[in-house]
Amino acid sequence: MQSLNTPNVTRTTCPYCGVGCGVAANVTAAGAVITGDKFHPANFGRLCSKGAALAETLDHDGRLLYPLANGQRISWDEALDQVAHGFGRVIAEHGPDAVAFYVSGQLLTEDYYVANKLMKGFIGSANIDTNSRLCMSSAVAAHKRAFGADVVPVCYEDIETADLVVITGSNYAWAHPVLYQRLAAAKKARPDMWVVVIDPRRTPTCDIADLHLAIAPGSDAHLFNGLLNFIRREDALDLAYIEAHVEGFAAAFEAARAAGSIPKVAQVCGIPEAEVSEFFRLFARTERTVTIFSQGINQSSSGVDKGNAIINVHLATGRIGRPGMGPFSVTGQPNAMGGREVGGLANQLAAHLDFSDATGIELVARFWNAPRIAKAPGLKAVEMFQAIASGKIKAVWIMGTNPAVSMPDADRVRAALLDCELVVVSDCVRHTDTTACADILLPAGGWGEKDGTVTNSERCISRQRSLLPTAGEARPDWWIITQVAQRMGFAEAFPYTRQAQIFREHARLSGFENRGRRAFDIGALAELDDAQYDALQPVQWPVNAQAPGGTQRLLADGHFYTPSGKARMLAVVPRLPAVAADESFPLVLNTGRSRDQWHTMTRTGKVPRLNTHEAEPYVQIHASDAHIHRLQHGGLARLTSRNGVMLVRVQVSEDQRPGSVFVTMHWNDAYARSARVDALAAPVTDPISGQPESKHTPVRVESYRPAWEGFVLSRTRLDFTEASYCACTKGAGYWRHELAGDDLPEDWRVWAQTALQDSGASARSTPKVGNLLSSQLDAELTPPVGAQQLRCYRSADWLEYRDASMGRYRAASLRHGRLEAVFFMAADQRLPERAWLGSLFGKECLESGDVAGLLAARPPIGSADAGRNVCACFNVGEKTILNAIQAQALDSVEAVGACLKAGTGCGSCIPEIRRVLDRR
Ligand SMILES: Nc1nc2c(c(=O)[nH]1)N[C@H]1C(S)=C(S)[C@@H](COP(=O)(O)OP(=O)(O)OC[C@H]3O[C@@H](n4cnc5c(=O)[nH]c(N)nc54)[C@H](O)[C@@H]3O)O[C@H]1N2
Ligand SMILES: Nc1nc2c(c(=O)[nH]1)N[C@H]1C(S)=C(S)[C@@H](COP(=O)(O)OP(=O)(O)OC[C@H]3O[C@@H](n4cnc5c(=O)[nH]c(N)nc54)[C@H](O)[C@@H]3O)O[C@H]1N2
Ligand code: SF4
Ligand SMILES: [Mo]
Repeated sequence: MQSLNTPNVTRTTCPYCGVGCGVAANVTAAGAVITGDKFHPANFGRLCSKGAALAETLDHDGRLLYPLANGQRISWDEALDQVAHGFGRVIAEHGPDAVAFYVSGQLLTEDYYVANKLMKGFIGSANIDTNSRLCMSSAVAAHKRAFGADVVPVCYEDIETADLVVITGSNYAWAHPVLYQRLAAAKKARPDMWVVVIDPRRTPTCDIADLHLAIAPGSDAHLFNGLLNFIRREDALDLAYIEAHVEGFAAAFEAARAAGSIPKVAQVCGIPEAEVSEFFRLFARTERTVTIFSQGINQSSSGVDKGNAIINVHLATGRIGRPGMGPFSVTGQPNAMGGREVGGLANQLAAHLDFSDATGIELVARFWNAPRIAKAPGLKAVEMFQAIASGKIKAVWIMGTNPAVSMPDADRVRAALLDCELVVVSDCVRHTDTTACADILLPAGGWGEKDGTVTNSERCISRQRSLLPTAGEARPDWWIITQVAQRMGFAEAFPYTRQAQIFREHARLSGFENRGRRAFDIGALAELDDAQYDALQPVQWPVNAQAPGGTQRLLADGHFYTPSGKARMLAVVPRLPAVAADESFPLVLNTGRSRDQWHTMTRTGKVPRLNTHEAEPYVQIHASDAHIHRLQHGGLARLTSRNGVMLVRVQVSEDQRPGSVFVTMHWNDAYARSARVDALAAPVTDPISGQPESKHTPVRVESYRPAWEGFVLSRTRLDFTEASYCACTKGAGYWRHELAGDDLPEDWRVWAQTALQDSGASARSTPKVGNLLSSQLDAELTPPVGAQQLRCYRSADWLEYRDASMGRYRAASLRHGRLEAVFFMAADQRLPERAWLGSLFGKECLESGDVAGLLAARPPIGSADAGRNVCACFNVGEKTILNAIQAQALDSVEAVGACLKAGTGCGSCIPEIRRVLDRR
C-alpha cells in the first residue's frame, strides 16, 4: 500500500456510512480541506455529498464543550465521580441488571470494546445493547444460523465483477453512494451486467436498474422462496456443492415449495408475472450473482427469515465464497462491523463469542480476569427501553446515539428517559432530543478529534485519525468509560492510557485459543507497537498467521463455522408484517434515508449545502392515495398511527406504490416540530433478532389545513413556539423556518417584530414604519384588489406589505442596507421560492434591484431562482438545471455536466439529473 507522503495530509476514514471511505484531510490555518483518499481500497478517491462536506461540520457551533449535571457546568472529576457513584449505588441496591448501556455503531472499536468489557465483564450484566439492534441484528442472526458465525463473505470488488447484482431493501444510491458509484461505473464499462432492484418504491437506485420489482411491502421471503423453488424445478441447483457443504436443504426446499409457481409468487408479491419470471430466469442462469440486502430486509418482524431466504438461494447454487458472487448484507454505520467484532449486542459476548456455550464465557472471563462475567444475554434495545419505562432499569448510559428520535415508539422512549432515575448521555452535541432527557451530559470528542479504528462492510479495518485538537473539554469515549471503570473499582482491568493499548488487547482476545474456530481473528495485529498502530493501513479480517496480509473473501474453502462444518439452509415460512393496514389505519408507513442527511442531523444539519436538498419533512404518497385521502401536493398532512402523530409536507409521487407512503427518519425536535417519524413506529420486533419493524407501520394520513402558512429567513435562528408546524434548516448565512399555524396573529407586524426581538436579533432597533411603497408590488403575486386592502410601508430598516383580502403579509428587516430577516405569510399556499431570497443573506449590502424585488421575491433581471439544490458539490439547483436543459437543448447527464458542472463532483445527484431530463 502506497501512502500519501505529504506532511500536512492526514489519512483517515469517513464517519458516516458503512462503505468506510478513506479521507485525506489537509488542515491549515485557513481550515480543513477534505478529499477522497486515492489509496483507500473502499473508495479510491471518491466521496459522496456527505463525505465531501465533512470540513463544514468541524466548527464548534452547537458542540457540547464541558460536562453538565442538571444543566450546570461541572468539572470532569465531579462528572466522572457522579456517574461512577450513581451506577455503583443502583447496582448495590438493585443488582447489576438494574443498569444499562445503550451504545452505537458510531463508536470506534476501542470505545466499544471498553464499554462492552465494563458492562459484561465487570458490572456483570449483559444489559448493553446498541443502535445496531435497529440496523444489523437480523442480518447477524441470519449469518449465524446459516454460517455458524457472523461473517460477510464478499468484498466490494465482487460487486464490480458480478454479472448480476440484485439489490433488495436497499436504496444503495443514497445510503451507500460510493459503492453505488463503483457499481454504476462497472455497469457502464460492462453493459452486459444486470442490475435488479427489489423495493416497494422506485428509488434513485433504480436509475441503473434493468429491472425494478416494486413488490408488496414485506413480501421478500415469498419472492426468494419462490426463487428457490424455481431453481430446484429448473435444475439450476449446484448439487455437488450442496452435497459437500450444505445441510438442512431438504426442509428448506420443502418450505419453499409452498411459495408455488410464478403466478402465485406474482400474486403474493403484487407484481406482474412477467417480471417475476424475468428475475427468476436471470438469477437461475447467472453464476456470478451478488445479492445486496439492507434495511428493507432487516427492519422487519421476520427479518432474520428474510435474510436466510436470501442466503438459501446462494447456498443452493453454490454461489458463495468465489469472486463476483455471494449474499452481501451491507452495514449502515461506520463501525457497525466493529461493534459486532467486540460483541456490542446484548446477546453477544466479545470476539465473536456469545452466551450459548459455557466454554466461550469461561474463555472471555479468563482472558479479562473478570470476576463477575455476565452468563446470559441482556435486554435488547426495545426491551431495554421498556424496562427503563417500567423502572426495572434505573440507570442508563447512552453513548453516540439519539434514541429519543431513532427508537420505535419514540414518545414512550422519551417519557421513559425523563422518568428514569439516572440518565447519562455522552454526545458531541449540546442539544439533541436525547440530551434533553439527560441528568449528566458528558462531552465526547467528535470526528476529526477522535483516534482509533473502524471496520466497514467488507470487513476492512481502517484508522480514524485525529486532525484537530479536541473541542473544549471534550474527551474520547474510551477515555471517559475507562475513567468511570477506574472509579468503580476496576482500575486494574482498565489501565488504558491510549487507544493502541485497547486495540492490542482486542486483537489478542480475537486470537486467544482461537485455532480457526472463530472467523473473527486479528491475532496478527496484537503485537503492533504504537507507531505501527498509528501507521496501520486498511486491512480486511481475518488477519492471522495464515493470512498476515488480511483476507479479501471468506468461506472460499466451503468450510463453515457450524459444528458439522457445513452451511445450513433454513426452512423459511414467510410471514407478512406483524400489523396489517386496516380501516382506521389504511396506509403502510415505510421509512428510510435521504441523500444528504445523516440520521438525526446532528452533523449534516450544520451544512447549508446539504440542507437545501430537502428542507422540510415530507410524506411521499401515490397520486391515487392522495386523491382518496384528499391530499394536495405541497400541502400539509397529519400522519397518525396507534403510537403517535406527525406533521409533514405532502409530496405526490409516482415512485410510491399505492397503499404505502414514505417518510424519512431524519427530522426531530432539534430541527422541527412534530416530525419524529419514530413517534409513529410501533415497537414490533423480530422474535429472533429483536430488530424493530421500522419499515411497516399502519397509518392514517389526513390533510392538515392551517389558518396560515409561511416562511421566515433570518440571520439568527428564531423560535416560533405558537406555530403548529415548523421546520428549521441552516442556510448559508441564514436560518430557514417553514411555518404554519392555527391561529392568525392579530397583527403580523407585532408578531414578526416580537419574533426578532425575542431572539435578540433586532433589539437594537425597532423598525419605524413610514412611507407608502406602492410601486414595488408584484403583479403576478398580487392580483388587482382594492387599494384600501393593500398596504405597503417602508422605512429605512423595515419593508412591509399586507394584502388583507388575500390574507398575505410580507416584511423584510434590514440594518444599514444588510438583510436581517424576511417574513412571508399567506392564508393560501401561494408563497414564493426561497433560493433567491436566501442568496441575499450573502450580501453585505443589498443593491437597489434586490430591494425592489425583495417583497415580490422577484430576482432582478439576470439572476434567477435556482430552486431546490440538486448538486451539493457545485450548488446547482433544480430550476437552474431545468432552465439549462430547455434553453440549450441538453439531452444527457453528460451534457448537463459539461454545461453546469452538476453531477461531475461526487455523482450522487446523477439519478436526480436524469429525472429532470425526463421531465423536459
Ligand atoms: N444518506 C444517508 N446514508 C446512510 C445513512 C443516513 O442516515 N443517510 N445511514 C446509514 C445507515 S446506519 C444504514 S442502516 C443504511 C441503510 O441503508 P438502506 O437500507 O439502503 O436505507 P433505507 O432508506 O433505510 O431503506 C432501504 C429501502 O428499503 C425499502 N423497503 C421498505 N420496505 C421494504 C420491503 O418490504 N422490501 C424491500 N425489498 N424493500 C423495502 C425502502 O423503500 C428503502 O428504499 O444507510 C446508511 N447510509
Ligand atoms: N423509522 C426508522 N427509524 C430508524 C431507522 C429507520 O430506517 N427508520 N433506522 C435505524 C438505524 S439503521 C439506525 S443505525 C439508527 C440511527 O439512529 P441514531 O444512532 O439515534 O442517530 P444518530 O443521529 O447517528 O445519533 C448519533 C448521536 O451520536 C452523536 N455522536 C457522533 N459522534 C459521536 C462520538 O464520537 N461519540 C459520542 N459519544 N457521540 C457521538 C451524534 O451527535 C448523535 O447525537 O436509527 C434507527 N431508526
Ligand atoms: S459513501 Fe459517503 S458517507 Fe459513506 S463512507 Fe463514503 S463518503 Fe462517507
Ligand atoms: Mo443503521
